[in-house]
Amino acid sequence: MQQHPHTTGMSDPAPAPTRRRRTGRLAGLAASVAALAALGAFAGPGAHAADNPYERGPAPTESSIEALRGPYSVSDVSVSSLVARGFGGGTIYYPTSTSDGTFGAIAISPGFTAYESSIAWLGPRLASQGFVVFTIDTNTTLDQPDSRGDQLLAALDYLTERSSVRGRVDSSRLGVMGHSMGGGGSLEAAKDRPSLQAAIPLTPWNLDKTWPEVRTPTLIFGADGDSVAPVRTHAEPLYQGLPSSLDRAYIELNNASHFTPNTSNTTIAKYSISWLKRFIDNDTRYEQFLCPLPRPSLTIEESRGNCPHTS
Ligand code: 9J3
Ligand code: ZN
Repeated sequence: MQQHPHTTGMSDPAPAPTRRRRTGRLAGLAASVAALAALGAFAGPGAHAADNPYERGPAPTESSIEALRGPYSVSDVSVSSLVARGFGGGTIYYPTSTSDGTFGAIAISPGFTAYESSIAWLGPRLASQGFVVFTIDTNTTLDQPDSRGDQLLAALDYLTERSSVRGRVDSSRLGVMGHSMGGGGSLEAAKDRPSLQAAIPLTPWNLDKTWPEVRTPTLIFGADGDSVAPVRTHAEPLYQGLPSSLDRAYIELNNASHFTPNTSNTTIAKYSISWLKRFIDNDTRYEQFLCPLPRPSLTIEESRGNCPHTS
């Protein structure tokens, strides 16, 4: 649980992240970016080449994204349902240190009949990697996916506008996750608010399979043994319902059930961390874990997605 030693610009041994190949009219922009990076190199030894202002934490490894805790110590604050408007309250997990500036943030919804406790393990696990994470309760446990989507957005608004940690959050870099109807809700939230930078539905449930409006990079987890929201009628068609041009991925967990996302799970954690880092922080150091797609294994039944990513 030690605080990692990264301070902006000082003694950072991480190499510059690999940039995607640019072609055509983007070449001029790439040249400008390269020129700015070169200028940064002249700003002195204390100046980190500012190629990605959203990069947080040390360069990742397979073991760092699988670990139970990442480099940041985590604090939490609970939000009473009495002060919440448009959602049911919850718990905000956040990096304790203020020395790394602001962080991207996500809200996470539980599923039908479930409470915040059913997704609580994701709070400290993701926050310790450098995110502000708001695990919420819904207004009622029977709320449907469309309502859960609205509640995820209300929670993000509370987080960035009213919460005690609002000063630690970069309100332009937000995402959503959810389990089951909460996962279906995360698609609804992305549809309603295209500025969201990442969505991760976990064994999602939604009767609507058509999502041509979604512009938010989306990683869907299915579970091969899910008998509540079978992948053939939920996770897979939901993935297929996203635009084929979108940065999207589908990972089907092997030997897993509808409720696998309700307890600590390293496969969910490592690819969720990578997706959030890649698309909320624009951190291409994590592209190596997403592309090429993970191969089938003891924990992964199958995977689908576009590689390389386009945003
Ligand atoms: O949130 C969920 O677990 C959705 C699966 C479900 O119970 O649907 C029944 C209507
Ligand atoms: Zn639709």
